[in-house]
Amino acid sequence: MANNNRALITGITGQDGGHLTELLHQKGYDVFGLLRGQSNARREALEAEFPFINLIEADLTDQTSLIQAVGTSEPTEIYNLGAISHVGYSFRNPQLTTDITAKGVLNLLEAMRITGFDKKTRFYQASTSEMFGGLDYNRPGTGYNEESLFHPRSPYGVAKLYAHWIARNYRESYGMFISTGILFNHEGERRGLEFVTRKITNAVAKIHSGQQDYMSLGDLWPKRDWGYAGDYVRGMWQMLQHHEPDDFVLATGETHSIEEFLELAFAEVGISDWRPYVRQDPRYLRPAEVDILLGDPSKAERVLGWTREVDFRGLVRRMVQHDLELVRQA
Ligand code: NDP
Ligand code: GDR
Repeated sequence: MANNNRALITGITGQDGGHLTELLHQKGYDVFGLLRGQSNARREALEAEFPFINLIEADLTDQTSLIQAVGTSEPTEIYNLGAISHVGYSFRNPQLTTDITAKGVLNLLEAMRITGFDKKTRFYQASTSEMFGGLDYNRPGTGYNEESLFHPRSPYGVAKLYAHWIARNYRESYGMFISTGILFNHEGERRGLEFVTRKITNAVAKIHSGQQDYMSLGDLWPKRDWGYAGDYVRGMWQMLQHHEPDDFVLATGETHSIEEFLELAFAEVGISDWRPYVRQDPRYLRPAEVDILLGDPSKAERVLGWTREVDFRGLVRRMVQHDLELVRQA
């Protein structure tokens, strides 16, 4: 199905970048992706999986490279997924996080204005539930929605809040088509090993095969609203097809603790008493924690017709089975 749609994706080497590339290619888009660094270790894997991809060397902190990237790709849609996205890492590297996750968005929006693509191109900003902070006082029982108060609890969350507001400001000030997706945690086979869900499913597969004896984690009580990344990138695309730009929460409306995730993941390999396999390591504790996240996706469901295909149990099963298969193939 050929059409004239051209998408520029920042963060194409990340989890969502992979899912989105697949989706947009199926829909007939020409897909362009930003690749940073003089020798990005993920280039080969990306080109092997997506032979059709057009990679452009650029960095969200380098304005000139962004101007060139927009000019070269002539995108009809830009998906800004690039960021320092690990909350723990952002505490250790707060300035780098601010430069990339916050100011990078401004650099890209300005690149659109300088090249004249502010008038022609729809823009998606990857906002996050981390902006809410998960504290009692601003937490509605039915879950955070587009109107909820923000109280970010990490340098990452603060940087994302700047990005969210500068995106909204450019929409209001210059009439640009900019939509923000306030996405709750979404996971899957492509999730980086540094995030807790994939760290767990990878470890469960290795413990099952005898390659590993235990895993080290931080706090187990925090709760997250965990969905499947494939469902969420479809929501991003739907936001940019809507007749007007807006802000949308994507979530499942359910919240589960890390302990519950562990329980289901170990159950997949027949282990019911998982505690002997999990140790606590203070290296994985954060200076401030986000206690509980629960989202209310009713606006996206109502306005965009967004739906989800994978539930919590299905997500855990899918990730463990995928990692068991990887271990088998190794
Ligand atoms: P990942 O951490 O998997 O990917 C992050 C991407 O950003 C990588 O491709 C990385 O490239 C790129 N990047 C980092 N620094 C730069 C830079 N200086 N210039 C250009 N690109 C850069 O994130 P996800 O795919 O999970 O998430 C996508 C986006 O959505 C992120 O912005 C994240 O903060 C946000 N988000 C994610 C949620 C989730 O649950 N996954 C929920 C809500 C929001 P490289 O390979 O070179 O490091
Ligand atoms: P999060 O995801 O911080 O919600 O951000 P992460 O998987 O890193 O942490 C979830 C919860 O698990 C706790 N935890 C651990 N986390 C990691 N990474 N490693 C551990 O060993 C560990 N042990 C316990 C954390 O403290 C936390 O409570 C993700 C990212 O994708 C963000 O970019 C995105 O914006 C949000 O989700 C929504």
